[in-house]
Amino acid sequence: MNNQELIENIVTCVARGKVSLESPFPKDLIGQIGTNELTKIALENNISPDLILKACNDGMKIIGERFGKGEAFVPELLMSAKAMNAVMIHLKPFFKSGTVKSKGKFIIGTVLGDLHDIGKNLVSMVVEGNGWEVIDLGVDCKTEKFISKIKENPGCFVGLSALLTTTMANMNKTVQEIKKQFPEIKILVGGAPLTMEAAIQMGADGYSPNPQGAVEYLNSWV
Ligand code: B1M
Repeated sequence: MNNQELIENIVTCVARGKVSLESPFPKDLIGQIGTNELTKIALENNISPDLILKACNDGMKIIGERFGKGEAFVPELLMSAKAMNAVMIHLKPFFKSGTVKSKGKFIIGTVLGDLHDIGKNLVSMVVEGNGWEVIDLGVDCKTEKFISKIKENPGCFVGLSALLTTTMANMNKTVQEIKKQFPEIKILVGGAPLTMEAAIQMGADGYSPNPQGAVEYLNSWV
């Protein structure tokens, strides 16, 4: 398999939810390698982690579009998420060098009602790899969870992620409550349905469409 084929196969395996050689799903790909093995080979072939990550995003886009059209369902989305997570296990060391001194603390979580965590995890990894101490609160985070962590970590920065248009309303509430109690705390928001305009409207301090923008925002305060 040449490098182009490897990348194309990663896109397909993420889109189809093919995790590894052993995985019994999808049926027509039984006996074939999945994202786990493909990523290992891709890294051995010196394909850059950024390119592999882009392949994952392309795969996720395909399954997302199929889901949007009613051609795929939640179990398939879950398998794609699993396939992407198998890639992330191999890419993690590249995002976490661990050699840089901490620039500050960044508390991140997916807002209440929202279970999507792949994007948030990516942001966490990239931010951590850029020298920040990351406190990851997970998914479906109530406002109180953020508030109590902010109290424990004065001077921290906060990041909120949302993937559903419906949970943007919860993000709004969380931003407003944090700002009410801690006006000095800087809040960065992100996630597919967000825009700079929406971020400003809810009173957040920053918006980024991707992990690199999150790093740039945080570094601008150092
Ligand atoms: Co869901 N889902 N999902 N889903 N899912 C979407 C988001 C959807 C767009 C699919 C579609 O209809 N086309 C749609 C939302 C529609 C909308 O509201 N506009 C949708 C829906 C409807 C749902 C359910 C309601 C389905 C149902 O049950 N009927 C349900 C909701 C559950 C809930 O949260 N309460 C649901 C469930 C799920 C799964 C659990 C099955 C699974 C998530 C698994 C997991 O995360 N562990 C899932 C998945 C996988 C998706 C899609 C296919 C992929 C999301 C993803 O991981 N993308 C998604 C369609 C799509 O996005 N194409 C879809 C890859 C990831 C790297 O990108 O998360 O955007 P993303 O993160 C990016 C940026 O947004 C940014 O950086 C990341 C890297 O570039 N970013 C930040 C993210 N957070 C940031 C924070 C920052 C800065 C940048 O600063 C703090």
